[in-house]
Amino acid sequence: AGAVAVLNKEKNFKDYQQVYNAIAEKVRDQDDADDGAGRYGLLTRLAWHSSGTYDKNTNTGGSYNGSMIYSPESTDGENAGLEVARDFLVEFHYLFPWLSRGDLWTLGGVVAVQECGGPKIPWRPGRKDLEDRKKVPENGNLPDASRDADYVRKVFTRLGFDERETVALIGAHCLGKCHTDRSGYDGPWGPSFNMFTNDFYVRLLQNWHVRKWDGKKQYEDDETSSFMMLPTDYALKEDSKFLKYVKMYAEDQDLFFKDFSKAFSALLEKGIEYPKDVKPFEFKTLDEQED
Ligand code: DDH
Repeated sequence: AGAVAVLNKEKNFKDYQQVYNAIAEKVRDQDDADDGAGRYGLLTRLAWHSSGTYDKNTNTGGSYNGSMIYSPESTDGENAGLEVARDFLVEFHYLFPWLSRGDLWTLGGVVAVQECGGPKIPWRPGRKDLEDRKKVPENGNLPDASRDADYVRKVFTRLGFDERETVALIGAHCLGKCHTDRSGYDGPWGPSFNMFTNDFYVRLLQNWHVRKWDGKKQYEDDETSSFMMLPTDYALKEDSKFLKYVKMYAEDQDLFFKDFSKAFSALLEKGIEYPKDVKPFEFKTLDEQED
């Protein structure tokens, strides 16, 4: 049986909007963190990695159990640095003790995307903290950035996504940056790394070369040598089926926002079964509430 969402009947939209606001205010306070990237990329990556362990073949993994604090998932090399994100959020476990880790981490991603100008991400609660140690996923499900297009296709097929959804999801690399002490890669994908835009695709279509340095193989842009692409990012440009969607999103930010919203929302719910008619919440941003 899959993981069935457990809905807290005492809590309603207002309660969850309150959690959203508390996280959003802390994110706003730390706007200068990480050399100006803020916390947008970091929290988006936590939501993604807590969900990205899902395997549709066995219907295991995903965000439901909030299992990333347990070994071996906690020490997966792909999760390096996410302890910073979990520490950022930990105070909200105490402020809102009725909220599970899986709900908190995925909601953190929704806050991050929406507060930096991204699309609304429909979100539902109901994840439950791990009760069975056997449900901690093995490592190896989160993608390795050194690989090619066929590998990327395989990972996202296992997650249950098609090519268009895959390209849409990777557009989240408009946010944040790589850290040499976390992944070994270095730098942001573009200059507007604290704003959610379609800039990742626009830049990917420009000219890139392999960076000359002692670190892992990554690309840098011909024009300024200030920005980066991972081998798996660059692979989207080398594969004609992926490239089609890269071009589509580079030309049409509204379409990217629409597709990203749907795919990211689905990603956060992989492996979770909802009782019928559970409508997702759509949270207001802090800005919208101040109007
Ligand atoms: Fe990613 N990502 N990602 N990524 N990712 C990194 C950072 C960020 C891969 C590798 C890396 C997605 C897909 C892939 C974000 C969101 C998303 C880093 C650098 C590596 C490496 C980490 C560090 O050093 O701090 C690979 C490989 C893939 C792939 O699909 C093949 C997806 C689908 C998302 C998403 O959110 C939907 C974000 C945001 C960051 C920036 C993190 C930060 O701290 O800033």
